[in-house]
Amino acid sequence: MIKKMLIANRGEIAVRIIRVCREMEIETVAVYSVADKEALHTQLADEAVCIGGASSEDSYLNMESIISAAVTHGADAIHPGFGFLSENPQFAKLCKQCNITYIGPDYTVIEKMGNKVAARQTMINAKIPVVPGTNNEIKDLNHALQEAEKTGYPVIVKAASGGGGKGIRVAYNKDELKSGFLAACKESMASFGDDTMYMEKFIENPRHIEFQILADNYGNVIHLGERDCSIQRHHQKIIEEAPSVVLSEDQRKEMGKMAVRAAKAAGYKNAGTVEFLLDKTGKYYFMEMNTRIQVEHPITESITGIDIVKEQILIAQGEKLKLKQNDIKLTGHAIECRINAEIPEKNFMPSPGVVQHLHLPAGNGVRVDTGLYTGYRIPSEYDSMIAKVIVHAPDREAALQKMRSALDEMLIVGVETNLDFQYQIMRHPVFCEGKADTGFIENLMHIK
Ligand code: MV4
Repeated sequence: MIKKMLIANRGEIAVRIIRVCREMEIETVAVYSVADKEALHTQLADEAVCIGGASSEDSYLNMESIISAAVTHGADAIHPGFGFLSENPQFAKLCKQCNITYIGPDYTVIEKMGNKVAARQTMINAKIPVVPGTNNEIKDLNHALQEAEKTGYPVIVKAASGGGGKGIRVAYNKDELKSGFLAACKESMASFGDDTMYMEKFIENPRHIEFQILADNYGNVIHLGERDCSIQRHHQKIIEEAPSVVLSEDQRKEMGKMAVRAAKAAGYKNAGTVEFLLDKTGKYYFMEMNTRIQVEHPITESITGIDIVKEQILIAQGEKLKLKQNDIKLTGHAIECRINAEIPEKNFMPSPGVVQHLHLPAGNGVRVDTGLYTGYRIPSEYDSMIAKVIVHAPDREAALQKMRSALDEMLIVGVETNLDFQYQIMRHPVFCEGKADTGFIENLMHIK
């Protein structure tokens, strides 16, 4: 049994993890940077340890500092949250070596799924549909040009060490591939210290559909349905909903089965996400697997009634999944809007500052996950996401109406946020009709 958890993260996710630990009577140790001395997670945990300077490199990415905090404070487990060290196999390995329970899969699985070429190969072997493309690394530009002829344009070049938007380029022809390939290599080297690339057919304006899975240490794997995360800006999701309006019950069953198969093929344990692209004709393709809890997990919690972080902890303690696939019932519709301290009109430029006044929405079916409070100074060193508003209602129309009302009620004075931008999307006819794909913000929100 886990007695004391160190939370190797900050912001709303650290707060969310601290809360569930308290419910489970697990003591908590927060870690904080110099910039987060006054942060909510620092205040809420039973103990708090300063782990270094304001920059992430000096603090939340500092493995030695975090591990020593765990050892000196007697934490027997570490929850990495998302971002920072959450998908770093060395960190998971270090925890294991220090006899600390890591809340997540084995480091070998993190490593394998972190290499997108290896992940792709694992899924091909397991007979899971992947986007047509190269099954091996691309050696150089000539190799890329050859492969693109075979695949057919448009293609998308991706960093094997990537995930998210770094080190990717779309090319509609040879010339674009020539410049794009080298740019992607450079960007990948700068971001990941590695410029191994692979290539896929570019699916135009797909929907991003991901399945939440839970896997225990005894080979039991279930899925908790899907999330539609098509509304993105700069490769960051800003709105997610569950279930997806575009999946039929049959498609959900089929893709869910594939997600479970993907997790089994990877040797997965704990909570994870299998990401798919869905094209205009209804074909789906495995894209990548995320080996962490995700920002948008609360919408799945809303429609399933399952506390995913609690399940993560139970699984890490060696407990068997009590739930079977047939026990999972999806009820109603949930939407999450991410509230960022940013200026949408200025290319989503971050806008940190002091929260002079705060009013959070609440009520039946409204959840707000945040580390904000009145007087809090949002540091400039970290991600601009400061709150998540999650609504749950019997159907999509009611959920939309509830979100409009919640956003309308929410008040953040002192810093600029995307609240109004989110409110506009909640009233945009294309989004309201459920027709928004991954090109929605760029094509339809008339930014700039
Ligand atoms: C794709 C794709 C279409 N086809 N892969 C990968 C990282 C993620 N953040 C976006 N990714 C995509 N991968 C294939 N084979 C479309 C996206 C994508 C995207 C790509 C370029 C510019 C903007 C985009 C927005 C959403 C999704």
